[in-house]
This record gives sequence, structure tokens and C-alpha cells, in this order.
Amino acid sequence: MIDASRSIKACAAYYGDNADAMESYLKEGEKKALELGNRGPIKFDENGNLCPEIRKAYSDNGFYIFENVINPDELEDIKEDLEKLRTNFPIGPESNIDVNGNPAFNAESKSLTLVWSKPLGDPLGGTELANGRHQIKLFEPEAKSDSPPAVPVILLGSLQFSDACLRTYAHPELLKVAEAINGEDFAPFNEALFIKEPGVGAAVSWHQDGVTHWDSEDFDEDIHGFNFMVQAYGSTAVNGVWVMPGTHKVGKIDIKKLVAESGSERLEGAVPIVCNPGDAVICNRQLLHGSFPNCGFEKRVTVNFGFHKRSSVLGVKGGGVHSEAQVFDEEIIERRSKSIGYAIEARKAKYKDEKPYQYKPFIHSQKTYVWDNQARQDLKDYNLEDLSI
Ligand SMILES: O=C(O)CCC(=O)C(=O)O
Ligand SMILES: [Fe+2]
Repeated sequence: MIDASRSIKACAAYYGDNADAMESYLKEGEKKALELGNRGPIKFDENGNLCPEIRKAYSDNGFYIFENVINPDELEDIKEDLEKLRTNFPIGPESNIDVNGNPAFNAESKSLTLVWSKPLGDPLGGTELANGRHQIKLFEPEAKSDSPPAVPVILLGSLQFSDACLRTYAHPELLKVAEAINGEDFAPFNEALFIKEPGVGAAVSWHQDGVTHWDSEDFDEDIHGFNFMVQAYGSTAVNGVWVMPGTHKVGKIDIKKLVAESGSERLEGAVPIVCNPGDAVICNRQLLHGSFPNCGFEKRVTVNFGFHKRSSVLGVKGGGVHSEAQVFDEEIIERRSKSIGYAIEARKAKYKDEKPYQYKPFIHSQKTYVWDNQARQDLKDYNLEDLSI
């Protein structure tokens, strides 16, 4: 495990009068997180089903940490790609060029590709953005004076910008988990990077994902799907996502009330998702979660990708958060599923000895994909059709 003790101290120091409260919150949260017993390798039984203990721990807590899913070579590949991509970011929110004067990676994108924040800010908290789901604004510590005026927090549509992320998206064991949770006809959701650079990385205030099904007659714990969160550099109490175990089952939560009951934004009962590099978290989108600004020394980049049950998206009008709201019919779902088709082929080309995942809907529709330059073109702006619910 990453030793976050130096970062915990440094982070707490940003919190002024609340420094001691923050320090104990981070330390106690870390301790509780490690006691939950919801971590270990991905395991399947003799029939190829996800081990029932894992399914149960995921259902009880709303998240599970699959350890060491990404092997060291693949992890290196991801990190190299992320670092290369970072050098091709626009120099600021209003710019189309990178630090070397070249067109930024997203210069031609029609879809939203980057969300920016002031350093250590909480750009979504307390706003109407994303359907107003970030009900409160977290404390925004003062960043060091030499910080850039704006920092990237979320990169959207990541599969079109990183081949390494595209290949990881088709990790056969992760896709088998997606099948176990959402059925063999599972559908895509969206893909993103959450970027939390040390000393500047912004907060993502407490929230539950999901827009469309809170009042559904068929509401259940899995109806808004889940995200995989692959950790490129690991995650700690300081830079990681915090979650409130079990809250994915209770419906929409009044976060202001919880803050009042806890006496601060340090919600009682929450724990950080603590990971080593190469771990992959499965996190229920209904779980109450959020992350504090990264006032520590370790960087976090989460390679995020989610999946839904087909019944959660088919014939449903989108929530309008990740894409324009429209009714998702068979055709749109099939078109959006090209991400899975291309990813499986891209992965096959690199990992020739691995047994690729077989996505059942392609077998039924006899749809085949090839990963080549035309495919790369076809992925441009694919996230305009994210299955946002
Ligand atoms: O990574 C983070 O800080 C926030 C992640 C999140 O909100 C999500 O994956 O839905
Ligand atoms: Fe979220």
C-alpha cells in the first residue's frame, strides 16, 4: 500500500482550523477502508461465474477492489500513454494548442473532452451542472501561488485519445465481471480519466451518479450501472475517491442533511478507496461518493469506464449529463457499442496470447470489427452518444 502519512499531514495543513479534524478523518478513514474486506483478485468459479463472495461483498458495500488486475507491462503502457497525452493537453481552458504550440489532442473535438477547475477547487460542487447532483461545495483550499490558473480534472471520451486505455477497456476479466453484474448483453456507458495532480488536483464533491431511474418501479441497486476505476498510480485517502458503503441501495440521498448531521463535509461513515497501481475498482454509480482536492504529494489518474444493463438504457431517454438527451434505441446502443468492438480488436493485436473476451451481442448480430485507421476515424467524437442515464 502507498504510505500516505506525509500527504495526510500536508493535506490537513491546508485546512486551517479544521486541520486536526481533517487529519484524523483521513487516518481513520484509511484504517476503516482496509478493514472492510472488499478487496482481492478477480476470481471466477468452475462455471466461469464471478465468485459469490465477491458478488456479495460488492453488493453489501457498493464497491470492490480487484487487486493486481493490470499487469506491470500493461500498466507501463497506460502510464506512458497518459503522460504522452498530458503533454498534448491545451495550455488552458480557452486554448486549442499545447505547450509546444501544436494542436492539442482535442483541438477538433465536437464533444466535451475536458473539464477544468481552479487549482484545488471544486468546480461542480453546489452548481446546477450535471443535473445539480453535487449538492454542496467542498472546502477549496488555497493552492500555492505558483500554481497554474486552471487545471484539468476530467477528460471525456478517452478511448479516442489513448490506445492503451482502449486496450484496457477490453480487459477480458473485467468484461467478464461486467457480464456477471449486468448480463451478457450489457451496454456501454461512458469513459473518462479523472486527473488529480498533487498540490492542484480539484475536488469532485459528494454525489451519487445516475439521473433517470431513481423513481423507477424497477429501482434496484444495479439499475444505474457501475464504473470500473483502474488506478494507474494507485489511490490514497488524500487523493482517492471516498464512498459511503451501502448507500447504493437507499435511493437518492439528501447530502446537505448528511453534512448537517456530520457537522462538516467530512461525512461520518465514509471511507476512501485505497488502491495500489494496477488495481481496478468496481464502483456502483448509486453509491454516495466524491473526492477532496489533492493537497498531498501523490498523483492519481483513474482510468474510468462504466457499463449498464441493457434494460437500463434501451428505450430510455438519456439523463443529458454526458451527452444530449435522446431516447436510446437499439440502433444507438449498437452504434455506441463499437467502443467494445474496436477495443477487443485493438487488444487482440497487442496481446496475442490472451483469450479475448467474446461480446455476445456481436455474436448474435454477426457484427465484426477491425482495428485500423478507419476505425480510429470512426471513434472520433464517439462520446457524443454516451449512454448517459
Ligand atoms: O475520481 C473522482 O474523483 C470522481 C469519480 C466519480 O465521480 C465517478 O467515477 O463517478
Ligand atoms: Fe461520480
